[in-house]
Amino acid sequence: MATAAYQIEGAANEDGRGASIWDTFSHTPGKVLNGDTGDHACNHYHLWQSDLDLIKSLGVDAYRLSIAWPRLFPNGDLELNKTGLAFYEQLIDGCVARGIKVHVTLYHWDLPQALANDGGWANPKTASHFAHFAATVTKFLGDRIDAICTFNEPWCSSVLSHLLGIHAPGTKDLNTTLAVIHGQHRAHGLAVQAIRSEHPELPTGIVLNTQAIRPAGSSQADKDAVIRHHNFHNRMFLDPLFKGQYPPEVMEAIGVRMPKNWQNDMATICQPLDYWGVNYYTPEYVTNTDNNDAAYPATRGVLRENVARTDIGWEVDATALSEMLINLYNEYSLPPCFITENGAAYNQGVVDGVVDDQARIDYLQSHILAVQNAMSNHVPIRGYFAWSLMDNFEWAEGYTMRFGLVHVDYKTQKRTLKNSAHWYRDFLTERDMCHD
Ligand code: GCO
Repeated sequence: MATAAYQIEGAANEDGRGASIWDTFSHTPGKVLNGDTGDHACNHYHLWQSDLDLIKSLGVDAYRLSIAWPRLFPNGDLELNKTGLAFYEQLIDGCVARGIKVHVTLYHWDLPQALANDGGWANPKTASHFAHFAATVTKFLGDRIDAICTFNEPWCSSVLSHLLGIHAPGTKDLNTTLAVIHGQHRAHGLAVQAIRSEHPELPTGIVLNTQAIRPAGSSQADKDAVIRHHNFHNRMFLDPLFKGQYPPEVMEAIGVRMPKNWQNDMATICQPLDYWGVNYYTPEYVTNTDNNDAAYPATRGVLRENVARTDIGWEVDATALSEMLINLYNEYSLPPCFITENGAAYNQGVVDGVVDDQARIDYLQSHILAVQNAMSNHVPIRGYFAWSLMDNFEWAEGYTMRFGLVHVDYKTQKRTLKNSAHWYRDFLTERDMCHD
């Protein structure tokens, strides 16, 4: 099971937590559907004990959570808020006491606003502060957790948020985006070094949402679009992390727009990793943009007709997951991976105490099969986390999209197991019996 701090915790102004860019963004009219914010979310900050009991009751043996940087460092500087740290000490001890393994994410998009005011990820100072945050988490919590990752989906916290303007901080500028991509990669490298100097044995990685890209049609132009799309949206992340260089095709096209002296950081960025995480939801069909002046990669996604979609509009196709993993392991020498997120938005409510979300059961079942298929094709997958434990704040979609296996009534904070949660528990129980 997986969650992220801003999406579930609430208690945005409690115990010395500072503001993050998502507080600012969600409180800016027009940015999030219905003006929803994470101020209260699932109130997990106060309900964490019963939420952990819920995880345990489902038979889940590992929980992926994120630590809110602005709870530990409200101003984004080096001054630690011990009350914020104490929350995560309790939470993680609570997992350990219940026999649940803990996978920690350091950056699930909640950049302290104070750092954003000073240039955010485009300012190299942010990377050093991030490394300090990573070192602090490892020093105080590293002995109780099972794995740590630096970034969750750096594509989202760079391209989606600085080029497409959909996520915080919501800007649309290619130069800034390239500076942010690079700044985050450098922060990742510095954080891995910081984690290892505190705790060399702690499995350390990064989580990517690599896109499973397919051509919209059968033309050569669409096939070329797939290559350019892959170069920009996947390789700008995979190549520096795993090969220590940016894709030459991208540098040739827009390299002049990279931040100064980026070449000096490539060795820092390319740290050997113990694992990487893959978040997968849907395939991406692409073609050329209609605009001849569009900057590289000049591609756009195409929505196919007459295909199954979840309530957020994402096409359902589990075969793209195994295909993508097999292709990536052919293209790169990658460490073992975890499926760190996979799931579906279906918005059924509670009727007579029951949430009938058969579509989610079908989705999870087919994707778990795709994982098994990839494993039988030699992809080294070490674990699977369903997204998400419970319905939560779905970023720009606010509370309209429900990804949980557990239903949340936001007025009463009542949790109700959906049929998918019952199914998941039975699936895990049967699997455990097979293993014994
Ligand atoms: C992610 C997001 C999750 C989303 C989920 C559904 O890592 O992709 O962090 O927080 O809620 O992906 O969009």
